[in-house]
Amino acid sequence: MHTPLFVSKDEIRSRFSRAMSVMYQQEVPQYGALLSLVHDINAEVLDADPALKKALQQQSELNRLDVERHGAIRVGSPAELKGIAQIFAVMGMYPVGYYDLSVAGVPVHSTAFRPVDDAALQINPFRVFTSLLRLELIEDDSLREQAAAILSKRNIFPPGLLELAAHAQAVGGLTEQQLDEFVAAATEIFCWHREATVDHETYRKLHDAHRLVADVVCFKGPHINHLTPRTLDIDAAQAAMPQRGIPAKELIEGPPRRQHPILLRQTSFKALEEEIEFTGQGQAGSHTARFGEIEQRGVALTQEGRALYDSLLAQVRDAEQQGADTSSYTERLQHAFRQFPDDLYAMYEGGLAFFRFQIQDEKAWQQQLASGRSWDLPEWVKRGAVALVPITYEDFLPVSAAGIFQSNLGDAEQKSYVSQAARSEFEASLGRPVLDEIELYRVAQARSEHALHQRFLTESAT
Ligand code: OOG
Ligand code: NI
Repeated sequence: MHTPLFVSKDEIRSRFSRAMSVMYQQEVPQYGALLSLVHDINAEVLDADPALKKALQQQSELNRLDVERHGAIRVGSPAELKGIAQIFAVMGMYPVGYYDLSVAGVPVHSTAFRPVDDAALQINPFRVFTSLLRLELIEDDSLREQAAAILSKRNIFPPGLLELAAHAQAVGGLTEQQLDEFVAAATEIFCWHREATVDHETYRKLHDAHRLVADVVCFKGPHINHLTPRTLDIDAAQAAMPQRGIPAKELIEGPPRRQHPILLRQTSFKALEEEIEFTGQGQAGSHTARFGEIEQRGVALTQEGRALYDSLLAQVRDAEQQGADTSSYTERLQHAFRQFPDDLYAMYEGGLAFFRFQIQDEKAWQQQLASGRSWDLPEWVKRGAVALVPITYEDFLPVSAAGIFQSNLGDAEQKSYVSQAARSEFEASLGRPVLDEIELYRVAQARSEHALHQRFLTESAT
């Protein structure tokens, strides 16, 4: 029997991620500068901290560091979202989480396509934050209809690509021969088009409704709007950006600097003003959408940990709005987050964060076994036999995403929509439910706990 040899989804994803990075370096040279900055800083951090280097190695985090990045795209219709989902599935990327950005005055809602199992995440955790335009949030009826009509005419998928994705899904994968064609076509969806699909007047009207509306509606496809490498020290990266002539956003979004990082911290450089051509009499104009971003990732939080994070961040933001305090934002952030323990055991014991478990000390482990004590993981951790390994947060933060959006829209662009999460509408547009990120972390922790318990049972029986 003839068995076709399929390329692994991980390999397809890695190839696609690399192709996207190469394309974006050509399109936005500052992104290339950002990559080399992050590369240098990561090397310095690892040189200066051999213990961290060893820990990252043990957690299999070091291998993925150099290839690790996320991107962001914005699509215009349910059909586009479904097609994108089909293509990402071929690469082992599935929709995780629902983000309502109308709270931030941005007329989109989103999910993140990413790998979900431990092995795939270790090889290449490439994620794409994917937003769907919410036309219903455009107030003006005729403008809304015009936008819908423009979108209904475009086809963002290169010929044959959706068919190839459907074929891969039906037979179980892509062959080596199909790989290049697939990766090239998938990358092409997200390239920049200098030529708008509308005239200047239409662009202006859509832009007045919201800059994001113009960005989604007026072009041939959903150009990648940023790519984000992962740094081990975002404060150093933030400080180095202006030194290398990269205009940094003022504040780092997310939690403060800590001994044990939690969730996600992000900063970006401002979007470029790029020349475009409108239809009509070859009118020229400009559009700003594309930028670069850097992120530092920490441990994933449980529901309780996340609630504490959200409340502390809200405290800082409320104080900010009242303007009563003269200390800086960073100081206030540091101060509020003293209520969030910066100690792995305290986070574990308090049920605030997710961990994997490794034998820390073989001797202490053997002693525990010899003592005939029953299985009690927290106790074994406390006694130093078992080490806590933080599970990396693989997702996004809506408040931070809003901050990144805002820094690129400028102050003049503060729109307010009544906050209206519409998760079920989003899932209907996507054609499937999104996965629950907290559940994924919970299962990863439980799996690790189970494996160690099995080992306990085997070894205590002999
Ligand atoms: C997405 C912004 C969200 C992040 O890192 O939080 C994002 C966008 O600008 O389309 O990428
Ligand atoms: Ni981003």
